[in-house]
Amino acid sequence: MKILETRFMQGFIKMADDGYHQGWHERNGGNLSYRLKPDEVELIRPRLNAPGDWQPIGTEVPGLAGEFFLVTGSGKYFRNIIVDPEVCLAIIELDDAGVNYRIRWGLVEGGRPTSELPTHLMNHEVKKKLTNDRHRVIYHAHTTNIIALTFVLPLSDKVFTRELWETATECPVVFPDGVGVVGWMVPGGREIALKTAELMEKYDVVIWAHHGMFCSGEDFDLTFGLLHTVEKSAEILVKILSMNPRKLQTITPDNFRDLAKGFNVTLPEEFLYEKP
Ligand code: 2HA
Ligand code: ZN
Repeated sequence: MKILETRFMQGFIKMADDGYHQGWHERNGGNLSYRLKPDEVELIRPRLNAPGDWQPIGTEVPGLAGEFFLVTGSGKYFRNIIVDPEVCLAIIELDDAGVNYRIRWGLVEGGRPTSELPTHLMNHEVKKKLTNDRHRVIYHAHTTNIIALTFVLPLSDKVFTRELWETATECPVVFPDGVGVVGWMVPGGREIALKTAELMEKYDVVIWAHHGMFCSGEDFDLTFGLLHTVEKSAEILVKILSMNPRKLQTITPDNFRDLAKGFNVTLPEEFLYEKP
């Protein structure tokens, strides 16, 4: 079967485009991954490319050895996925140890899987085990209202869960386990992946302070719906608070310096002064 015509590919592309139209994917923001079912791998196997070289994942996920994932590409824009999925997406295969991946389809103009691959795969590993193989989708989006709230609410699972639950009756029904919160960290590596995966043992929703949100779910509808519901409740809360101007926490000058190191950019010290 043509890879672009499979149900999982079409569901993935629709979800990405829906997220773009919600305003959660400015520039190359956000990323999405789907763990293929064994019959889906067999369906497309004749059309996979000859394997490229093994590349390090940047962490170990032995629980996902040999599995295939459809993932967004690093630096690719969600708004272009529907226009040219073969440029923006990749199908990757993991090795028997779960430490390397290789590209089997997509990224036809070159590139690499999402910069958040360690977090995606570590979340998949946790959820595969805890849900008896049911969860297959991990979604990261730059959700405006959740990000705004991370400046004015204490960064605690208890406070975020309770305040979001209170905004709409459906909330405790849709995310009864609550939400986890990670304080500001440099994105894109193993450290933030470890922290996020640890919280995914308890929650299906993890908020990254001053950055966005990760959700895990069984399929595209449930995962998109979960993230959409949490972001909608955050929008209501922002309107209710309208808006407490005193920040309780923010991205600090030292955080910016760490980020500059991690991402190889120069941030002039003149902007990194201590505020009163
Ligand atoms: O640029 O969202 O977290 C993709 C991201 C990194
Ligand atoms: Zn992000």
